[in-house]
Amino acid sequence: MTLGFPDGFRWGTATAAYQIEGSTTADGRGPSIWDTFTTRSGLATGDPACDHYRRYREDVRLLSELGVPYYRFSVAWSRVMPDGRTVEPRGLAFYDRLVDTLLEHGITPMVTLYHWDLPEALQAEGGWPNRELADLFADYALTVHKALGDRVRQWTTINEPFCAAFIGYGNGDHAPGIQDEGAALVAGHNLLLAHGKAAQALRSNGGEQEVSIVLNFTPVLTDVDDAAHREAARKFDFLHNRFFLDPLLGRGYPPELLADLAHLGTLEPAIADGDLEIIAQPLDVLGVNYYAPARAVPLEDPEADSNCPLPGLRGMDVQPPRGELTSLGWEQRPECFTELLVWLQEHCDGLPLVIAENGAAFEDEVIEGRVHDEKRVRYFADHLAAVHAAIERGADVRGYMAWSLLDNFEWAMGYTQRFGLVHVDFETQERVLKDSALFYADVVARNGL
Ligand code: GCO
Repeated sequence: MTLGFPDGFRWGTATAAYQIEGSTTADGRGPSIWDTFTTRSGLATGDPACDHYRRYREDVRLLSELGVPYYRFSVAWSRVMPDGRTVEPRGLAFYDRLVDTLLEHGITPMVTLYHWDLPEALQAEGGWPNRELADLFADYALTVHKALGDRVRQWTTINEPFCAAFIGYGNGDHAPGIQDEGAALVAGHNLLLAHGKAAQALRSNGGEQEVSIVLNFTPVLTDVDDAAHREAARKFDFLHNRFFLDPLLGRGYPPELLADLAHLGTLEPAIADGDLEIIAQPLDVLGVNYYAPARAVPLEDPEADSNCPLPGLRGMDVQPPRGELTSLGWEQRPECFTELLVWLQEHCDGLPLVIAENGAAFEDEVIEGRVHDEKRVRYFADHLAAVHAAIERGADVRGYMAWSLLDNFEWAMGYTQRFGLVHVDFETQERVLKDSALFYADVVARNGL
């Protein structure tokens, strides 16, 4: 073995409720914004997905056979509280069974409370631009913690508030499919507020818990190192990455970002006295999702609209990805992963990091019961080596969750993008371990590459 990871390094896989569960009307589950959005848009829905709501024992057995000791999954708010407020015991009971099954197999559960599937009933009350949802989310967090907190220690409040806010309410490519830049900024703020209130709620309920949030980071590359290109990169970086990271670290929104967004006029009025203190609840760990970088180029007119449909982004464009791409059209730049982690180590003053998602979609084919996914094996090998390089340079990375255990529902792309270590035939629901699953199991067994 050439690249050994620290003792106790947390090796795991990650999934999300709406992407794998199916059974979207079973046992009292209420509709989420993703049920509504996909149905209204004529897109593939999260039913049957991987039929995990019924097949979870089989999937936990798969994890156990792979010897992967951590499992990051999300709880569906609309299964636990169909109207966003009233508890549905059958919904909680599913997660109770899932946690017990994981523990029976010696697998540590890591719960994400929100992975984008807002109860539709709360969208009917305005959704995330309505700051009242922050309190409702805290109530939901406490409810789940009361049910599972005796057996679950690792809690993530929200997965990728960037996507939930800016894609869901800004460009509308994700649920609830709203195109309102100003509202998207307010939704981003309220999601941060919801995180802070949920963190307080989780810690109010006693017990030992490790509280985190998961942010998706997109490092920015430029071809030229001059002031105009550096400013173009800054605008993207501050909106995509620092909008969320800096308030969580207790630094508030960067002044340059507030200036970039002033023309929309919605963010600062949404910040009530005390909000920034609530948002800045201490984090035990920062969850980091990394897939690929972006490339920035300046525009002549600093107020010209960007070709990148993020709220308030002006005066810069993103350039097409380069090199061998994944099937989703993402670049493969493991070196950017290393630099990101080293930067986070410094910017977050040594806050421990866990890679909550990293992986790649490629087209797969089952041939005589096997899937020889060489490209995915290489992606994982390169990106695990990149994590190792960051650790060697002082980044305090505590774990790595491969995205994803199963091929699953890839949001607006439906079932067209396969990220799984395990191939899923969505017609028959047959699971087949890919070569990448065997590769990953070997890395876990050896705690290194
Ligand atoms: C995300 C989400 C996952 C995606 C994965 C591939 O990071 O976007 O957390 O649900 O499926 O990242 O896009």
